[in-house]
Amino acid sequence: MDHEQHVPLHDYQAPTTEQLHERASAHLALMQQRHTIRSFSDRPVPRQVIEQVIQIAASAPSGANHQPWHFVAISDPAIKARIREEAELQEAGFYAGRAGDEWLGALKPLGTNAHKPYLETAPWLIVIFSQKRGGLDNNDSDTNYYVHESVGIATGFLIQACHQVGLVSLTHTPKPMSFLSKICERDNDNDRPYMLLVVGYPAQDATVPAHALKKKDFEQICTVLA
Ligand code: IYR
Repeated sequence: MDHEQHVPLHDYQAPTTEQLHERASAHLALMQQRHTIRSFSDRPVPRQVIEQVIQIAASAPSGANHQPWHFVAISDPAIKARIREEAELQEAGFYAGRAGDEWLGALKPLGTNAHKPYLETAPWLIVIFSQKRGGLDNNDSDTNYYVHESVGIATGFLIQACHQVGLVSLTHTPKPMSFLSKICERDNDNDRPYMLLVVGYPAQDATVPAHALKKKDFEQICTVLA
C-alpha cells in the first residue's frame, strides 16, 4: 500500500477486553430499545441537533469516499404540509390496490394506511438524496461508486444517531418519491430521493406494533465459522 499521503491513526483508543464486553452489552441493550414510531409529538427539536445527527450520517464510509448523498432537513410547516399532501396522494393509490394483495397482506400486522399526519406533526423531516455523480468535489464528470450501499449505510448511521441522542424516527418511502425532488428543489438528473426520515419525539400515546417486536433468533440471522 502506498502510504505517502496517509496520516497516523491519531484518534483510535483501544478498549480493554473488559471494556469491549461492557460496551457491546450496553450498546446492544440500547439498540434493542430502538423502535420505528408512527405517532409523533410536536415538541420541537433544536436545528443544531438535527445538523449534528446529519453530520454523523455523513461520517459513514462510502465508495471511494465520494459521499454520494445530500440531506434536506425540513421544519418549515408549509413545506411539511406539501409533503404530507403529496405523500398521502401517492399512498392512497398504493393502499387502494397498486401495492397488490401480497404486499398489503405483509403490511397488515403493522396497521399502516394512507393517512400520514406525522409528516406535519413531527418537528423534522429529513429527505435523503443519493447522487450518481459528483466525486469528492461535486464535479459532474466524476462517477460515484456503490451509491446505494453508501447511502444505505449513511441512513443507518442517521437512524442510529437519532436513537442514540434520544429521538425517534420513521423510515418513510412513499412510492413514487419523485415529488420530493421538486419540493426539495433538487429536481435534476443527478439527485434521487432515497428515503424520507421522520424525526422527533414520540407522542404520549405512541405504540409499537407487536409484529415489529418479533426479531429472528440469532441462529437464523448468523452463522459463525470459528
Ligand atoms: N410506504 C407505505 C407502505 C409501507 C411499505 C413498507 I415495505 C413498510 O414496511 C411500511 C409501509 C407507507 O409508508 O405506508
